Amino acid sequence: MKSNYFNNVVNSEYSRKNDGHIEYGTAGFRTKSDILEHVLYRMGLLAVLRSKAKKAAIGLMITASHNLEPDNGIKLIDSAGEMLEVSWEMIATNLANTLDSDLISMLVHISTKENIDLSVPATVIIGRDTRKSSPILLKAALAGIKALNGHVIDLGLVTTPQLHYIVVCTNTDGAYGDPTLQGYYSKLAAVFKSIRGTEINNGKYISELQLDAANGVGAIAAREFQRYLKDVLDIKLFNDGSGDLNHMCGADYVKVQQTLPLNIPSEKSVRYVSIDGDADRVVYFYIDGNNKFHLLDGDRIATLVAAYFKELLETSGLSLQLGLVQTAYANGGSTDYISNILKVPVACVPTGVKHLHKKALEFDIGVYFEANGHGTVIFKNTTKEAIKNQIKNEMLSTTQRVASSKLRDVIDLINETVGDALSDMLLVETILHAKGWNVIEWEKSYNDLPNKQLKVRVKDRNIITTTNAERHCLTPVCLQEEIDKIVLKYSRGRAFVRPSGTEDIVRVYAECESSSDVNKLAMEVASLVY
Ligand code: 16G
Ligand code: ZN
Repeated sequence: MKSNYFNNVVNSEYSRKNDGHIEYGTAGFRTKSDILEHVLYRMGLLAVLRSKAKKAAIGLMITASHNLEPDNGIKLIDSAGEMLEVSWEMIATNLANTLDSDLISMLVHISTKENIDLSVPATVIIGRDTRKSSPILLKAALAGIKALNGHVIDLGLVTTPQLHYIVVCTNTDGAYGDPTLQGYYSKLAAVFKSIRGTEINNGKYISELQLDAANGVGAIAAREFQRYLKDVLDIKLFNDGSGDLNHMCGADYVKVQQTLPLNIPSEKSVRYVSIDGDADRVVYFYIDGNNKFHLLDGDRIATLVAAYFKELLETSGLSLQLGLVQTAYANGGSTDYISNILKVPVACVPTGVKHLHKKALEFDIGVYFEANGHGTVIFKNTTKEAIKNQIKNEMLSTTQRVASSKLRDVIDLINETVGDALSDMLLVETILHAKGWNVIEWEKSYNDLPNKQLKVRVKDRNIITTTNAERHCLTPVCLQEEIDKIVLKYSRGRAFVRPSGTEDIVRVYAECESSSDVNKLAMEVASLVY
């Protein structure tokens, strides 16, 4: 009897204390931390079922990323280190919202419908960020896992990408790397050092950066990298956990406000890096001689990385398909540059890592980045094989061999499971070093169009529905027509509106050629949604 198996799950400590509806959204459940305990408990239960269904370890991360301290959240990481399968998002939502009295029957329903063999052992690997509420929520998740006799590996404080990495290492018996934090640091540090060689600086590149860690869990990881890389890269750490999490700092703040984060000394032409509260997003920035702030966001990182891979592929003589995936938020300047100058195929998909990741899998080498700094590069297994075979090819010239070996090495620097702020940062540093570039040289590749993002509070954001990778509104009827009319008035104008998947708001994005007009364009479009 399946229901016997679930007899222990009713636990009054974790009863559903409010009847508001909660949804497993783009990045899992995310809301005020004080209403999440029962959700964590139930996700502990669900993680055990998912682990049994996949016959592999599952990850459970407690974080609300770039949100402020009072929020928290949870997301499940699937067995191959990727985001939870879409069909299980709905299962998670249903389980989180079910009445306490229906909990057992819901669990029976899930395990029957998904054909889960309950005798299979389950392992859940847990990580959490530095929020004050995380230990309480951890306790709830642990109670859920234990109620179904799941085995727990508690990693303690880790960045989201570290957890993804450890899940994939665990499930591939170490083929992707050693499934420990030490394994993570030593793999990335070793390859970073070996690619860099003995020339620490090169041309205009100086091996020194200032890192804003958003006062989050990334600061802990950054300290480890400071230690591992002390001879080759000087990382000066700010917002190192001693201040308020994500408060006027971190990648999201810097990207949206386009300004320096709190506590960073304003020095001219220095390479600054900001990561977010769980270290899966990264942006670069600098201040020029006129005190002007310059942002090098996910689009810039994507183009830098794609151009680097294109060059290596051409030099190595390998014929592999490179592609880049963006979202509607990608600056038009970057899309023009990728398509017309780099001539790399570019695809646009809806917001959210799962969409980008899935599309990038279609290429032999898929680079994906959201403008907000979340992204990575993924390689097909056949690509890795082709690179290895190319190195063995005795007919190669030395230049071809060097480029092929660089390709092989750089793959090891990348966390393919998900966007990883620190691994991305090491990749950017490697490319800038190879090119002998400072941030100014990097920025010269193309010009961003001036752009503006606004948040609009509405009664029901879900009346807005979109299509064509969120670039066009389907409903309310006529809204798109009105947007088009406004956009037409602006040279190189583009704008779209979409309901947020993480906040109860509608987001407006606008870009156009003139920086003095862009605010007006954004306001005009926003006024259509009020
Ligand atoms: C989440 C997504 C991020 C996306 C953002 C959009 C993941 C891991 N994270 O943070 O990719 O850019 O949501 O938020 O998928 P929005 O829907 O509120 O604009
Ligand atoms: Zn994040």
